[in-house]
Amino acid sequence: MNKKVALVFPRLRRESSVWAPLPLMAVAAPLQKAGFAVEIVDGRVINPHLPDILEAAGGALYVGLSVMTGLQIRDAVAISRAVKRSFPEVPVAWGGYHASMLPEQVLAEDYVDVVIRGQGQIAATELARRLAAGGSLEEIPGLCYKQDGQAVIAEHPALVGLDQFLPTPYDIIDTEKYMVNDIAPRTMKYFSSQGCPFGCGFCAETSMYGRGWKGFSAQRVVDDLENLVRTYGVNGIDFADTNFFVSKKRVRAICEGLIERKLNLKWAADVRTRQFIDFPEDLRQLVRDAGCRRLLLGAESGSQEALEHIGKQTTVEDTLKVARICNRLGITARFTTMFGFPGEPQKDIEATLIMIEEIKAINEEFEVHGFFFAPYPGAPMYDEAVRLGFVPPARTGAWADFDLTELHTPWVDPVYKEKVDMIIDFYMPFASPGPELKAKMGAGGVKGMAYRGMHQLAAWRVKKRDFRAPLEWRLKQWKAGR
Ligand code: B12
Ligand code: SF4
Repeated sequence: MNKKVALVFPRLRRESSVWAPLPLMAVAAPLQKAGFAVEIVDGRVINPHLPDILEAAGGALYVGLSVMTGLQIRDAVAISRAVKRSFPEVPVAWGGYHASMLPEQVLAEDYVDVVIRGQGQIAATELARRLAAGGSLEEIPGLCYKQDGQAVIAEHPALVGLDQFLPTPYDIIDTEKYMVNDIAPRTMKYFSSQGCPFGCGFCAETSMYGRGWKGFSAQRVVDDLENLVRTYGVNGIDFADTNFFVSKKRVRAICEGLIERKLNLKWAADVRTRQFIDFPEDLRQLVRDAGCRRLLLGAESGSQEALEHIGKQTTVEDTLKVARICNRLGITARFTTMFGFPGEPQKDIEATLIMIEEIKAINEEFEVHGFFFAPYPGAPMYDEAVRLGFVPPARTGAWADFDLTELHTPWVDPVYKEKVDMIIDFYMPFASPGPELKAKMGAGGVKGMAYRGMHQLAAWRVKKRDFRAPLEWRLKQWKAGR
């Protein structure tokens, strides 16, 4: 009996650091326990990657790909086509956010045979069992397939508690390839929960995990982290959880466990502004004492109207409040903002600019990143976007060009986009430089002088709100386009 499953992580954009392929590792654990051999091929760490993928696919029960909406789709399509060409008998299964949200569209392609929606741990193992036994694919929760040329679409499954799943198997990957110099020199990605109980209008999480949230127990998380420290010499953790801080009780127990076991880990995680504000002061201090050194916070906008529109359930004041809290605690705050929400007036750039200035006044090193609203399939605002003229790609491959750095919404004027790119991504960082830019400004010679000059000019432009004749910006664009 054939017992091998090949799991593939397609390439994203060019990345300087590559995080562990957690979705595939999570799926691999129960497959291995059920007696299947699992081969993970990560397209991001092998070049060229197709030969290895085809070698793994030969004789496999199926080839499973993890696919996010966006650029990753380009490679996922190429890989799936190549597998089907070489091994027409081997089923290709897509899992992850994209296929979970658009199973009909994905299954309409001749290079995909199966879609697994939601958490893949149970369905991926059951798929292997059925294929190995030559059984039907009926009634596997979340598993969609083709029968006589017709797509059979399963309901999106409910989120299942994580403690029934096995620990994420780090021994299945070459951990050294995924050790990133980030919050600490040997930082590893790890997930301790899935889902998020909130329902922000632009976020697909709501549909993927139905506003549910499930986490590993604190004991389990601390055990896992201890294993990463002792076995692989990890000294930093970047939590992949969309919302690590949902349970105060769990956060407290994890932090106490990290301290008790003297793991000396530095870590980073995502948190909602309001959540962290609502934590009692002693718990926030405990979070810091347990090694938290960076929080990623969705500030989204400096316009209260925009925040209401997207259902963020926070205020601009919350953002500033949390920046002050982080500053006091010695935790770096990294904020994300979004532009181009429906009906967002031009003045929202100004409101967000003021908010960024206020954040930078609290701590110049706090980073603020700017993105554009992109109606991801499954996001609550997707239908509104379609009503307002957004035309979703009709075929799977066309979703490859869809991401948060480009414009996809007809109500946003490209001139507005250029203004946001120029001010938020170029002048603001120069005006209030973070540690990296500061180091460049401190360098000797002509280069250091150029950076210092650019800082002064950008600071003046931002203060005066004078972005006329932006020659520096044009020069940067010209250099980038060369
Ligand atoms: C780490 C991460 C990244 C990493 C890459 C992933 C990696 N491991 O290297 C980086 C930093 C590169 C990245 C980039 C982006 N990301 Co990202 N990222 C994440 C994050 C924080 C964690 C992913 C993770 O490992 N989760 C833990 C695993 C265990 O859970 P999971 O991914 O849900 O996997 C389960 C299921 O999906 C399913 N499954 C997944 N794959 C497969 C495969 C098979 C075969 C099967 C059977 C099942 C299966 O089973 C898994 C186990 O339950 C998620 C948020 C989150 N918490 O999930 C966002 C998230 C996936 N990212 C998102 C986005 C939008 C992006 C960007 C587009 C953002 C941008 N700035 O433009 C980019 C670009 C991606 C691209 N297409 O080019 C969205 C995806 C939305 C969507 N519809 O696809 C998410 C959900 C964040 C959000 N809430 O909006 N990201
Ligand atoms: S943006 Fe963050 S808080 Fe909002 S629904 Fe998504 S994961 Fe949850």
